[in-house]
Amino acid sequence: MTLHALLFDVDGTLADTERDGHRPAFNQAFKDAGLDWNWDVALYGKLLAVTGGKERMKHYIDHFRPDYRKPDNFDELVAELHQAKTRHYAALAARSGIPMRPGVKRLLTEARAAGLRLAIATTTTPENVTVLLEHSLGSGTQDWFEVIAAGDIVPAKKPASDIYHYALEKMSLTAADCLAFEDSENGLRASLGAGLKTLVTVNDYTLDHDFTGAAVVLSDLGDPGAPNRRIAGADLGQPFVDVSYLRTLHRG
Ligand code: XBP
Ligand code: MG
Repeated sequence: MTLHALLFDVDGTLADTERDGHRPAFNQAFKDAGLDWNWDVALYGKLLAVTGGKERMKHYIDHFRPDYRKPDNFDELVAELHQAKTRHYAALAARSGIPMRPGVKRLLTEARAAGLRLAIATTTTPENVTVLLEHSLGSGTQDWFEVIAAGDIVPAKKPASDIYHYALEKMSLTAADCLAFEDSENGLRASLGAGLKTLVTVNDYTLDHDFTGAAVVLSDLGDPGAPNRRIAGADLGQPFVDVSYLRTLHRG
């Protein structure tokens, strides 16, 4: 079986966007609207159990704010808050340039040079992906990705596999042609559900997640001279991920 394509999650995988990107953007939107909702770092970790910003806000109200009386137009309010949150996130990502995680730019560059096809499969809003790529990966880098499958393009977000099925269909590829990259249990459930062999790089919010079924779980992709740590799964005896590592992992 030949490896043809790499499918990447965004939040937590390409960059650590949640704690200092999405979270403050939500809080700013809540503040602007005069709401007393505020998500600290620990609470946000719990809320990450639900993917999708609109879904996360509803989950917060249902599970953490029994005191809050929903207005009749609650869905509209959530949609408006989410639009404001997206504007704040875009401004923040453009201003402060949330850094790509170790090894990400190197691996993407090598993969392109090796003729591997690239795609994105994420639950986040499309604008968030383009602004992150433009400011953190580099100008024009959205063109590196043949498909950017994101947000409400599918009705059910991760852990549902719909976004991966969508990306595979758009690329006319089967799961066996690809590897997926994820950072969270919800993401892994989504990729495994689509039949994709998956490499996991953890972050502070996902360290304790259940990654059963992942081909390998690593601290990060690593770089030559900046070795990563293998947490579980295949031991390929190489302290950073490159294209030959990926081809071996895919075959294994
Ligand atoms: C990402 C998410 C998203 C972002 C916020 O999960 O859960 O909800 O936190 O994005 P994954 P929006 O990395 O598994 O795709 O506010 O744009 O929905
Ligand atoms: Mg993720």
